[in-house]
Amino acid sequence: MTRMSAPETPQAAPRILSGMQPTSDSLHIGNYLGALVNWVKLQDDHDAFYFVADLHALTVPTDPEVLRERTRKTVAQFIAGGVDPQRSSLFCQSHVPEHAELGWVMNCLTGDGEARRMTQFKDKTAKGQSANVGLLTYPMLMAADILLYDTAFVPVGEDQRQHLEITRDLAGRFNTRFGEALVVPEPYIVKGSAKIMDLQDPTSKMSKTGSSPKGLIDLMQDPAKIAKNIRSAVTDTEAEIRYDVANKAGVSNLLIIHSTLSGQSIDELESSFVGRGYGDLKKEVADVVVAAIEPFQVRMAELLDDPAELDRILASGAERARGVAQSTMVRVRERVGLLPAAR
Ligand code: ATP
Ligand code: LTN
Repeated sequence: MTRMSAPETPQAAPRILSGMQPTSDSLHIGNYLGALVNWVKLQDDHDAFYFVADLHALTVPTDPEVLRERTRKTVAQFIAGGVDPQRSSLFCQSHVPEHAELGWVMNCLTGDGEARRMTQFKDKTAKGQSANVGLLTYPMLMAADILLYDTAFVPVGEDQRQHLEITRDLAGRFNTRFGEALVVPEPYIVKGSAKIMDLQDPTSKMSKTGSSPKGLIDLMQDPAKIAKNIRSAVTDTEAEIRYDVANKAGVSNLLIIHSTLSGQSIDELESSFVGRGYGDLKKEVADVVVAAIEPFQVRMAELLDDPAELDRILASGAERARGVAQSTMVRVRERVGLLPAAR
């Protein structure tokens, strides 16, 4: 990490920050195994900030009541998955208005062509999705999310690498133009973290917004539906249970899901399935997934039963986050030439 200026307090542990958009009622098993499991591990030896990116979710038009519901459900899923609000700062992006404020400063440092070349914007507009300016400036808001907190590491999946690169570019540009004030973060793309594929199209990643209902394993789904989706997962016309992503994407995906949840290695699983059929594999994967998801669903029910407690957790996370964000904005405002507001 390139430390550009002293943060507001001495940090005992390196600071990490990550977020997810509340774009669905339920996270899927890819979000859980590819991201949330790592968040939970990292909170042990990092000063962790985790948030729900509700401002980012406004780039997709959503009914206001649905967005509020999804935001609470997403926070509850972080906690049910193991994020501990006592150890990690857990908050909602829109509760810390400095995100939008620094996002504006980042917009003013970004070239129009530079924003249009970002792959997320190009991909979504190429698919015919109608784009708003929020989608174009999504990466600048994400840069602000990260830079507000003197973040050392940003744990995300491979799909977010380009967003981290532009964040580093913008921090460097700010520091060169205005004098050093922002920490340039390091990506933390967790090696070997599971990338889970769509059950119906195992060459595409499982995605909240891109997958069909049958392609998903949602954490909040009824166990019978989960088992049904796994039973109808697309495989291939051979019969051998072998890990081979290029030729057997569907079977390999099922093996990865099993292995990550059961802790058995792929080699062990291949040996245990010698001479057995795809039906057996699917049944066992369904059992492993349902066993892992059951306690999660019980905890979720408790959390959703007490929305006031969730709101208290969010209020205390936002207070902690604002403390850090406000002190960064004092530095930023001073550097760019904004007059300090009268008290
Ligand atoms: P959307 O469809 O709204 O983009 P998504 O399902 O792709 O949603 P995100 O909210 O973009 O999920 O991602 C949240 C986190 O989960 C990120 O760190 C991302 O890298 C990770 N993630 C998303 N999909 C998968 C997957 N299929 N396998 C592993 N990790 C994933
Ligand atoms: N773009 C991310 C969500 C996100 C994020 C962030 C992740 C918004 N701001 C800051 C890490 C750091 C996604 O879609 N997964």
